[in-house]
Amino acid sequence: MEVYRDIRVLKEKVEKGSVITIGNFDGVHLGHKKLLETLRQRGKELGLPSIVITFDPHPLKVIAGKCPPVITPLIQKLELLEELEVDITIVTKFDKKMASLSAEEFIKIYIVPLKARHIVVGYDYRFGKNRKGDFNLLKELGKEFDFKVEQVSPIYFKGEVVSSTRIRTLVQEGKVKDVKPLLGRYYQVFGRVVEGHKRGGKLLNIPTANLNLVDELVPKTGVYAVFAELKEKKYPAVANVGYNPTFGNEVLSVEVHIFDFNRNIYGDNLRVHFVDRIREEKKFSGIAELKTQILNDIKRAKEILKDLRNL
Ligand code: RBF
Ligand code: MG
Repeated sequence: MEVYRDIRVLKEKVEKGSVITIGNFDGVHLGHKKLLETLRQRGKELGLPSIVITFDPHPLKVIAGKCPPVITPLIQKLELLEELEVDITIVTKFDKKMASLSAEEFIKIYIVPLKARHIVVGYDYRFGKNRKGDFNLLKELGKEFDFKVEQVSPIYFKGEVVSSTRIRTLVQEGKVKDVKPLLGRYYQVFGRVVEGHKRGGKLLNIPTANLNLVDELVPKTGVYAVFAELKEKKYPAVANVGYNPTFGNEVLSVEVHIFDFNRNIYGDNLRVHFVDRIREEKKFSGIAELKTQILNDIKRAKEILKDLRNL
């Protein structure tokens, strides 16, 4: 997959036309996957490159000043789009100027120069100033600029639409197990291993890797069975998301204890795949009590993870 920040460099690649979708695709969940699979198919049928136009930062950050925590940071979103065999992704800077474009202007500036022949959009797609642009307007513009428009219906799971909002809520409630069927993978966060309080090794004899996260969306505080991924290898592990109330810390930390592992991984990048939540984080009356509990957590996590070979 090729990634561009600017549509102007794309001239030769779209000489014969292109198939396009536009959206945030936060989470790249099953609904998005269905849409992107449709895009890939149409590209193949028409012999044209498939193009995803996405935005950075999130449009709501610019329009409303804030937006919900992102499920998939840009770097992960690009990885997932690549896995889905998108040919080209254009990461468009979303700024005030962009936000002020009418739906028609947006199409004229971004879609027409890419010689779109087919546009695929989600069931609830809106675009342009005040969200005036929708499927019907796209179809009208398609007559003028010679592209077809296709709308992809949502995916349902247990009677409800699979959406980024639903996924965010579940993660924030700690229901990571319920998120997997919506994402088609475990919810994951990514970060660099940094120095923590250095209590884990010395005080408890349970070394943990402290993460400096890239992600904004962190599961509810608590203890989780996870897979820790380091240089493309996955290790069963247990994670604590929280404030370590036993020690009265004030900042949220994400710590991972990898089983039977004693390498120094400071500075390495670690990806955490959340499998299931084990319990709430608690304030213990002493180190011995905390340690007994953590040893139990480790046992429980090992049980949860032992039959899960494939992610
Ligand atoms: N700290 C707490 O104050 N309360 C907890 O319930 C708690 N649970 C933990 C569970 C696991 C599996 C791990 C690895 C750590 C936990 N911690 C908890 C964090 C512990 O205080 C921390 O690892 C040390 O302070 C070292 O930073
Ligand atoms: Mg994430």
